[in-house]
Amino acid sequence: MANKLYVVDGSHPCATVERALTLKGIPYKTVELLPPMHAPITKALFGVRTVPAIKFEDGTKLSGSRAILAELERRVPEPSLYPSDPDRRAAVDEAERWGDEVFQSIPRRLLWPALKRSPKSLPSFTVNAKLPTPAPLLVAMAPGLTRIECKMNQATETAVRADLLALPAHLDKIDAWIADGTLGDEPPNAADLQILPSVRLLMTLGDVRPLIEGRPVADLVARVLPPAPGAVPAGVYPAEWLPAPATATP
Ligand SMILES: N[C@@H](CCC(=O)N[C@@H](CS)C(=O)NCC(=O)O)C(=O)O
Repeated sequence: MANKLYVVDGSHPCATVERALTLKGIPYKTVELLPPMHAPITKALFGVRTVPAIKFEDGTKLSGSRAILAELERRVPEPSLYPSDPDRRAAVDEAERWGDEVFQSIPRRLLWPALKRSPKSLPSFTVNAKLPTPAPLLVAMAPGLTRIECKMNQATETAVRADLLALPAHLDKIDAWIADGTLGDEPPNAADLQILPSVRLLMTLGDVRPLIEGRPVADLVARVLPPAPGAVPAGVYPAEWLPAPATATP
């Protein structure tokens, strides 16, 4: 029996765990579930609604990207996902925690309302799915699917507007971590693997991409992760909801 990783195609915390499994050279198979039906299935199998979730060959079951990365580190210590220096380790732990508890929800809250406003964009996110759904069917399902996902992720208009306004400060924080060496390790550390898939998913949103392009984090995403499918054109959010892109300092 192989290690089985339960995922939703395109999910950023699932990408975190997949990249960590590959880095560690741990063989695994993916079990792809369709959102939002994955939530009751993972709840029944793991006691928690969310993906990623993993069932190891020895029968151990675990949910949550951070918990899974810590377990992978325990099972296969090298290459390590965490620095050995105690100060650097504390910084990486804090960035990983923030990436999971604060930042990770933002792409979910911004993506589903964007797809609600641009249902034709939904098929572009599924080109790598193992469970292919015909594009016309996906577009027809989009209103119902995006309504449920917006509700599940509390992606209200108020939340979207607050997330958009807060985004430049979050990106400044990430760029500062790159500047002080907390992020950008080679091979990537646990905080890189937690935060960068969220940034990559944000970059699929045409309204948000200009806020990220040209920043150090955009280069780091390109270095660490393969490109992700999916594109929502600019203009789905009213212009007055969007903060101004950062201007380059001379
Ligand atoms: N922060 C957790 C949660 C992950 C999470 O929320 N995953 C989403 C998909 S990207 C999910 O399964 N949502 C279903 C739900 O909230 O019921 C982690 O990193 O594992």
